[in-house]
Order: sequence, then C-alpha cells, then structure tokens
Amino acid sequence: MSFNSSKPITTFFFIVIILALSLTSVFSFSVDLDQSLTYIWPLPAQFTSGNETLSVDPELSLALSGNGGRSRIVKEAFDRYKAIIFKQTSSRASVYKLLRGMRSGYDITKLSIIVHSDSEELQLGVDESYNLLVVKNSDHSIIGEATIEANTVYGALRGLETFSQLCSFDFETKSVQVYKAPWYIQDKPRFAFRGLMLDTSRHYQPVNVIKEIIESMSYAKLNVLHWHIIDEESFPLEVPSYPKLWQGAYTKWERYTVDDAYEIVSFAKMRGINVMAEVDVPGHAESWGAGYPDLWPSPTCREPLDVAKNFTFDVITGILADMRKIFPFELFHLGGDEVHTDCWNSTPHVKQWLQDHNMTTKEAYRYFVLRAQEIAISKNWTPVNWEETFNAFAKKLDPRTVVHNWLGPGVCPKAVAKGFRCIYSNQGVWYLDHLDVPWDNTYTAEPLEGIDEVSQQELVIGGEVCMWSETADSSNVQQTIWPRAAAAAERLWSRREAISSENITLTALPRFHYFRCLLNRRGVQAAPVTNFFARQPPT
Ligand code: CP6
Repeated sequence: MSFNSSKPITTFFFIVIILALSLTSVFSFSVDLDQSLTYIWPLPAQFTSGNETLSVDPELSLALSGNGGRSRIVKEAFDRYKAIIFKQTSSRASVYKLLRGMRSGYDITKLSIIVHSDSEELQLGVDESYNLLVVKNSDHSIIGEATIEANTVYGALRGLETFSQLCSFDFETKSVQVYKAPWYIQDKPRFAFRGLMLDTSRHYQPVNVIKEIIESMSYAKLNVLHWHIIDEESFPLEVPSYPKLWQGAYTKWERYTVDDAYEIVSFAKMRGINVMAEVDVPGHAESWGAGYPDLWPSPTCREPLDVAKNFTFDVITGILADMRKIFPFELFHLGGDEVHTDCWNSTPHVKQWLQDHNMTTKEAYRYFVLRAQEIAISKNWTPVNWEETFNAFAKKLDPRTVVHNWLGPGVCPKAVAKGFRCIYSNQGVWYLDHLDVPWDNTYTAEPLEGIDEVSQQELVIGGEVCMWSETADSSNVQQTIWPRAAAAAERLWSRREAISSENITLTALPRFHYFRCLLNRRGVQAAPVTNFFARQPPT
C-alpha cells in the first residue's frame, strides 16, 4: 500500500527544498541560545533557517490541493492551529491594518497545503513525512509564502504543528511573526510507534480529559494512545455482549459507553493518533468478576481469571468482538504481565483441571495467553504482550507478537534477536508516575541501546511512556504526563545523531523548557522542568 512506503516526495517543490538544504552551509542541528523564539520540539530531521522576520496575517487563508485536497481532517486542523497561532492577536487586527493604511501589509497571507494521497487510512507506519517552507511573499517568487507538502493528511498535520511552532506572538507589534525565515524543513519520524499509555482503571478519566490528553499528544507528534482501559480495580467500558461487565466500574457514572469510545477513537484520528486498546489477561482482571463471579476461580481466588472454564474464553471472545468494532488499529494489547498463579493450584476445580490436562501452572499461563492471542488474531489483530510472556515462553509465542518492554532495558535486544518486534517502555525512565525520574534520564533513554544490527534495529517499532494512574486522576494527570512525555517524544521522532546524549543542557534543555511553556500557553497543565538549572531571563 502506497501510504505505508516512505518514498520521498518527488515534485518540483521537493527539489527546491533539496537545493536549499544542500546549498546552505548552515545545516545545523544545534540551537542558538539567543534565538529563543523559534524553537521546534521535536527537532525536525533536516532544516535550514535564515535571518529574516516575517509577519503573518491573522486572516491567514488555507489553499488545500492535491488528491487529498478535500480532506476534512486537514481543514479542521488548520482551523485549530489558526486559533492557537492567533490566540493573542486582537480581534481588531484588521481594524489596525486599515488604520495603518495597509491593504495587506503581511508577509504571509496564505498557507498552501498539498496532500498527494486521498487515503485517510491510519495504521502503523503511515507516512507522516512533510516538507515545510516559509518564505517571504513576493511577486517574483514561484513558490511563495508558507507551503506544506505531504504524501498523506497525517504528514500535513505534523507539518501544521511545526508551522504553528514557528509562529510566535510579538509583543511590540502585537502581531504574529516567524523569526529566522526563510525556513526549509524536511521532516519525518524516526520511529513509527510513538506512544503514551493511559490507565483508566486505577482512576477513571472523564472523556473530556482523555480528549485533552490526545490533543496535547499531537503537539509533541506522539501518534499512539495505548488505552489501558480495564484492570483489577475497575471495569469502566460498556461491553454489549456481556452487559454486566461494567458493573465492575467504580460507580455507574465512572464508565465509558460504546459511543464514548467511538468518540475518543475518532477524535484521535482527526489528530493522526491511533488508539491501541488493552485487555490485560489473565493477571489484571479481578474487576470482571463483579458482574460475572464465575470468572473468578473462587471467591477467595479472584485472580488470575479462571483458566479451567470455557466461559472465561467466551467472555474474552465477546469483549474482543465488541471492541473490534470500535478500534480499527491493527495492534491490540493483551497484557499478560504479573501473572501470579499460586491460587490456581489451591483452588480444587482448577487443580483438578490442571491434572486432567497434565499442565503445570506455568504451562496453564502459557495456554491462557496463547488462547487469548488466537482470539485476537482471528479478529485480524496483531497481538501485543507485556514482556513477561516473551520471558516465560518465547519459543511458543506467535511470531507476530509485538513484545512490550517494561522491566528495565534488557528485553528488546533479546526479542529482536529472535525476530520479534518490540516496543520500548523501560520503567526506570519511561514510567511517568515515577516522579523522581529527572527529565534528562527520560530524554537520553535510547530504544536501540544494545542493538547493533540494522535488521534487528528495524524490529523496534518505537516506544511508549506509561501513565499508570494509581496516584493520578483528572486533577493531576496532565502535569504528571508533561513535560517528561515530551522528552520521550523527541527521542522517538528526531534523528538519533541530532539528539545525542552529550551537551543536552545546550542542545535540548532550552528548547525543552520552551516547549513546556508552549504547552502552558495552549492550556496544557504541564509541570515545571524540575531539574532545570537557574532559568535565564530572556534577553
Ligand atoms: N498495572 C499493570 C501496573 C503495572 C503493570 N501492569 C506496573 C507495575 C510496576 C510499576 C508500575 C506499573 N500497575 N497492569 C506492569 C506492566 Cl513500578
């Protein structure tokens, strides 16, 4: 499928950018500290800038063309970004313009967006590349003003985000300016999977809060919301096939209807973000028994789910059938972590079943995981598991399984050596509820650490920061996610050479700080960068 290939954009426009990039001697990945108003986060793959300042018309118009030229996704994104860019511009700007006797005194009055493909399919590896050019509007210029060119609408969204970060409000002229123009930017992500996990079982998160989180993810170019919907503490999701399951919610208000879930998925798609749902079996599922106590091996052994009953797998089949209608993303997370099987052995009917099937509890764990995987695969999903399943029985795991790291940094090198794909989430640095982890540890964590072969590196599809919510609800979730999620976001988007671990106080910290403030300006409750050395006043 063409949208999956990362073939370069081949048009006249592309050639102009290549020329600009190769002719300019300032091909810099480092950032000048004195140019504090044009920071971009995450850093684009390639860019050059100049030393002109351009003004942007608050009535900036959109010229959308190409096969994707009728895309509602792009049009709505343009409107959102326009509101962000001109937030501080007076609604009387056009009056000022008249008073100053200008017809159009602005350097940039139009944003052209060219989208080559009309496919809006959003899957892993979708082409998110874009070219962005911001030059002065002049009668002699063939390619004037601001232009974004992308293969897909999702590339256009990433380009819009970058364009919005180039625009800053100037408090002298009370207008929006682009500093350091002309800009030539060629950008694409380093990893296809750039995730944030949100746990809605330990604390319920209202739908609006989930949407705010998704919106803020798009600012950092994160592209997967891993929705850890259900766990042992609560079962908030409506499952029509087994309508008593959401009796496991904390209260009848702390629930998601099927319509809520649809709304979250479509809200995310409008921002180029996939939703990977998780049903964590068999170890994190006690709440399922509130509605269906038969899923518990016994009233005193409520977890792991009863491996001895077909009913358990009927319920999993029903849940996955209902969820398949909501979640179109090809990856589906089946958990599989922290399975403590002791009480299977001390429950008479389970013990009998183990004997009848000649299984140890470890083998029964494997049997459970593989049977759940088969259900997901039969629904055309690719299963993802936390790393314990790989650690316990790599040889028996379906080779399509994506191994999700969390226990320290070690498993991805082992998994990719065996041909599995892997997602990096080392808990020591990428678990956001570990508040004592300084931002630079999050930033310098490297998903490809310990993997030298290129063919194996390619199996690491990306990484994910995790927001476990034992200690976070809607009152503090955003300030726990941000700013450290942004540190991981740059690691996952930008070229490894461009964001080396050396000198980050010079190359990353000022931009990181600036991005944190940008989040605040956009209404995201991002916490201060705590281990920031003395903040320099702007000069
Ligand atoms: N819940 C589930 C959790 C954790 C995991 N799975 C977890 C374990 C240790 C830490 C943080 C979170 N709360 N379902 C592990 C993947 Cl330190």
